Amino acid sequence: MTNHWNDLQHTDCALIMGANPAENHPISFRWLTKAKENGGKIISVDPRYTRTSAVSDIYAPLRSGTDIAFMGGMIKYAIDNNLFHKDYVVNYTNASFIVADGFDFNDGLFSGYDEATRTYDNTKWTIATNEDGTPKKDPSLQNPKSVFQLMKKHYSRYDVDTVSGVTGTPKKDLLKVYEAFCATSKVGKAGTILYAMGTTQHTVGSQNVRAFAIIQMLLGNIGLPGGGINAMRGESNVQGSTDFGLLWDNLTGYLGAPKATVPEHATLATYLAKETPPTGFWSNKPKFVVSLLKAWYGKNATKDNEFGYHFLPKGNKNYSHINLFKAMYNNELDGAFLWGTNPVVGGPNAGKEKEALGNLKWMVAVDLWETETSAFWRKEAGSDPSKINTEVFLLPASASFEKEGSISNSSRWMQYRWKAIDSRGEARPDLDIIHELALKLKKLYANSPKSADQPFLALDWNYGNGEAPDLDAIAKEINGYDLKTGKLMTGFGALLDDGTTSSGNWIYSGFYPEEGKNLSKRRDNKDTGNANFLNWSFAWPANRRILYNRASADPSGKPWSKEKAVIWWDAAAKSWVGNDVPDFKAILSPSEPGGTGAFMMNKDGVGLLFAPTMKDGPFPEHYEPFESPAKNAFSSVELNPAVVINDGDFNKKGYKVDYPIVATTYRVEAHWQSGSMTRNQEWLSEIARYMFVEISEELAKEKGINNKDKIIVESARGKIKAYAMVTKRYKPFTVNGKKVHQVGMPWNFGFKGYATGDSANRLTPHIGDANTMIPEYKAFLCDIRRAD
Ligand SMILES: Nc1nc2c(c(=O)[nH]1)N[C@H]1C(S)=C(S)[C@@H](COP(=O)(O)OP(=O)(O)OC[C@H]3O[C@@H](n4cnc5c(=O)[nH]c(N)nc54)[C@H](O)[C@@H]3O)O[C@H]1N2
Ligand SMILES: Nc1nc2c(c(=O)[nH]1)N[C@H]1C(S)=C(S)[C@@H](COP(=O)(O)OP(=O)(O)OC[C@H]3O[C@@H](n4cnc5c(=O)[nH]c(N)nc54)[C@H](O)[C@@H]3O)O[C@H]1N2
Ligand SMILES: [Mo]
Repeated sequence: MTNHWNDLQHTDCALIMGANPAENHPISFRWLTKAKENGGKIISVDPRYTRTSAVSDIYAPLRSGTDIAFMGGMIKYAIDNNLFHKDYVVNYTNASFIVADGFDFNDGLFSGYDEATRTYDNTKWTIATNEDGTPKKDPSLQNPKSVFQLMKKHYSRYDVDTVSGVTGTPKKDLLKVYEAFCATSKVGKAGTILYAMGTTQHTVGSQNVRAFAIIQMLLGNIGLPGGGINAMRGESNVQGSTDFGLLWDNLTGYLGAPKATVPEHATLATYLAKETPPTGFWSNKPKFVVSLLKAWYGKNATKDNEFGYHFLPKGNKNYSHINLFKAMYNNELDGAFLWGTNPVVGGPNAGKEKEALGNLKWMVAVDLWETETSAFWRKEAGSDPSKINTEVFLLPASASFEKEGSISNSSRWMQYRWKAIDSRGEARPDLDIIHELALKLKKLYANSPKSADQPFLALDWNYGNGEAPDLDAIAKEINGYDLKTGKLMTGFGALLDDGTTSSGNWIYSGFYPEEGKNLSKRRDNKDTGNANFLNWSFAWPANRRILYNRASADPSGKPWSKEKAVIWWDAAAKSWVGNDVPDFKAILSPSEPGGTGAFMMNKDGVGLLFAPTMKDGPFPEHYEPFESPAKNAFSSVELNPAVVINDGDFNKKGYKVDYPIVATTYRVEAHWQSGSMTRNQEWLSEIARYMFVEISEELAKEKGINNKDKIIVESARGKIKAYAMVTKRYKPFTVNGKKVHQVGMPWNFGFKGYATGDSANRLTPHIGDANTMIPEYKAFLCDIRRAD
């Protein structure tokens, strides 16, 4: 989130698109209800009429997988009707920048495309520069090669008729949404966009979010209370886990992992030279990388050995979830730890993922319970145990309330939690398990001469020798030290790249500024202004609550409006003041060079309407999902040209002749995820007892299906049985003049527990987004029929 949960109360309009927070993030509605009481509007854009839609002022249905068309239409509407915040756009975004020769867009393809590798050469998408390296600009925004004019041209194709034909959204609903949301371009108003998995789980997932970014920058909504782009994170600590390097291509703190395939990554010096931009906040990257290496390898990280850079694995493969399972399926892995995950229910194309597990020699599952995954080899899972040689170990883990530690929520707040009760039986906290494993392996490999074992031996595992690691030592290592004085770091601003400082995660540096003062334990609920609660927990980075808050003030440092003031320049005091930590080099006055750089993480201090950093183009463009019932109305390119395609047995593709119905998957409020934690609870199982599929009354009639009938849902990858729930929540779409049906189903079911049922993921495809590889769980093709 750029903003935070409590801040939602300040919004004048919340566009909820690709999310159903009334069921999946219910606390959000505590604040959205307040916003409504203050006159704010709520919009819900979803293929299905959800409980969120039911409490919204405007509901617009759209066919799954068409959000870019929907948002592209909004970008055009804002520009055509002059509903954008021009001063904000000129000063705080790259709208005025001139794009260099080489950029082009033609029939669905940007310049620089290589069909053989399905990749783009993004050096074709650059900004023209003056001799001193600064970007060429036209603040009048009239130059046809300016970002603004190129963007205007790109989205001129997204007229309401074409958009309505693609999305299936009635024109009047499109216009209602555009009008209500673009009204927040007015100074003094702020709109927020709330999104989750309906947005990201697509082959164009990242570009869906980019489309949100473009509209929010045009409307001048970023950096303001009640504004921003707010990703509602899923599992309670998923924010924390991505912050800490869970993503396959990131080191801790969003530092890109070195790759064997990039020649410059061969040494630390050349890696840093290649990956560090000359200007903008990321020019500090070497300080963060070297401090991270010092935290991990301690005394074993020296100037002479490039601070242990060579201990880092340099992969040459894409190790995302889909590709790991592909490797397993192709017999390329011996063993796996499945730590708190249940892919036999939650993984894409789960039937194949279950088969893949059978190719492992061993598997360790660390979980609260036996799940469909650790029991994948059983007959009840549909397997033949006599043919499976995988040795499965199940290590019982303690639940969240049986252990101590912090979690980071969507607001980026790191909140400490204390243990409530002791674990039962042999269950132990995950950290204890990791700690014991590390100590034992260190002993086992102690005298190993193998170079492959050296990184592990070099790790500075200084958390004590007891059964449990010293949590406080870990917390302090994350915060970091001044290694010359032994004192804790007070923030990332003081980190250095010469090996004299350490920090296990630069974005959290400063949460533990002195001995005994862990700020994530703070629970002072006094409002410090604007509901920012600066003394409650710690928000990364630097305890800042609203990111990009420099943009809440005009270039001279005066708030655009009194109602939406966050920080401002106090000329008499010669400093920035307000009710949040400035997201800015707070030593700069507005008139100094760089004094208006509201997006300081970026090279030129501006927000990117044109983003050459993406793998699939600098502007979001609509493509159809991997499986689609329609031809792309915008170009002759059907699928996002930059996605990696898996085919053959691992990912069979279905076509509309056999599978004419669009399907999507989602959650029900009574179950949590793959259901391991809820389908064995009597009460929750009673609320949502059986696997079901929601179908419209019109489709039910066409297929002769009645409510509660048993039906079969089939895709190119598998088939499942479920109960039909005939509902008004779905209506057929009119797509390019033809009727298209959509159905939807929960993915929370499996064969264990009380509430059992077939897993929706037997149907979903093994294909991911071009930038992140998140699977396309939200749009695929199927057919349905009565089971008898
Ligand atoms: N009760 C409960 N709460 C949960 C969870 C749970 O399992 N149970 N899981 C947690 C986790 S990990 C996560 S990630 C979040 C997920 O939170 P959400 O993203 O809200 O969850 P979903 O229900 O998967 O999907 C949201 C909506 O996206 C819609 N949708 C489908 N396709 C499209 C599309 O193409 N465009 C648009 N605009 N909408 C589409 C679906 O109809 C659905 O209503 O929830 C968290 N909260
Ligand atoms: N079709 C479809 N599939 C989806 C999605 C979708 O929208 N549609 N959503 C996707 C999303 S957003 C997500 S996040 C994934 C989730 O996929 P998974 O993470 O595989 O699913 P969970 O059910 O959350 O699995 C968590 C497991 O951790 C265990 N557990 C709970 N607490 C602890 C603990 O403290 N320690 C340990 N070791 N284990 C613990 C639980 O018992 C459970 O078995 O599913 C994805 N799958
Ligand atoms: Mo999630």
